[in-house]
Amino acid sequence: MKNDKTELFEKLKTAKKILFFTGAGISAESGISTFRGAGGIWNKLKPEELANFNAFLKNPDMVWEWYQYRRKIINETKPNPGHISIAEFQNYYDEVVVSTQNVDNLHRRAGSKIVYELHGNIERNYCINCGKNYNSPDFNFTDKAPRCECGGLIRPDIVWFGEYLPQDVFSASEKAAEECDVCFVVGTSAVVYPAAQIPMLAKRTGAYLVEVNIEETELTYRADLSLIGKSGEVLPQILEEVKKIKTT
Ligand code: BJW
Ligand code: ZN
Repeated sequence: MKNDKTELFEKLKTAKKILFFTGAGISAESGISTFRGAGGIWNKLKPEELANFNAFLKNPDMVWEWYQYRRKIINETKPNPGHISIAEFQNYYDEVVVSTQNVDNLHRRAGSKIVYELHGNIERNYCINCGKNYNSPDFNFTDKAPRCECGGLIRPDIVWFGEYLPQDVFSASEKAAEECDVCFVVGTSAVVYPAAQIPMLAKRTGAYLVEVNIEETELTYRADLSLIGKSGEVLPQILEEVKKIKTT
């Protein structure tokens, strides 16, 4: 049975290393829209016009304005019970790693210590010419694409389509996948590669794979357990059980 939690709690009793692989759905309850599915931003806006380097070169101001808009939303949000529960897992296990596709910083703000950002971070920016970093909030950005002192355009440090993921972050996530005992896959459609390889690697190398999502995804049939529900509700319930397991 894909929704019987008995085996999960057995695994969580003896597990030492836990991996959380997360996507946009975990931040949905903080008020940040997902990309795909109901209410997803790409139902209205085209990713090919906003999320690749050629689009940026063609229309830097439009792409920059889009990220400025997202930054403002993210700055006004806060971590939700899903992020907070994940951070609390650190009190009960030897190692808790978060490998996230999100760029919103909410895992760190919730207190998670090991966070691998596979698709970058919206607070970081760099010059496409000389590579100099320009990080908000130290740098006062306007709504027009800013220029570096060398004259180059400044872009957000986000992995767009067709770009390579940061190799060190991806390798560290692979290592965590290979080593973990339980892997939670939370709030992701699991359709974007190579990130979506991470939970499959965890499963292949012996981890117990648990999916938390409001609907079934590409990954559901591979998961050992599929918990259908909001991550801000499901994860606190699992954490409560962990507290009991670990104190008895
Ligand atoms: C809840 C919930 C709640 C809601 N509780 N759950 C075929 C054609 C063309 C390209 C490719 C292809 N096959 C593979 C590729 C490559 C491409 C790719 O994977 N494309 C596929 C989409 C087809 N990948 C790449 O290009 C990557 N790079 C690469 O491959 O490099 C090698 C290379 C180099 C040179 C040339 C060619 C190749 C890079 C991918 C970078 C992705 N970046 C983005 C956008 C960033 C820009 C921005 O932020 O503006 O990152 S894409 C976007 O999707 C974003 C996300 O991180 C990523 C994943 O999305 P996620 O997190 O899964 O969100 P959603 O919205 O999809 O799902 C949300 C889920 O939450 C849903 O399931 C809901 O049900 C659930 N949910 N509320 C729990 N409360
Ligand atoms: Zn520069």
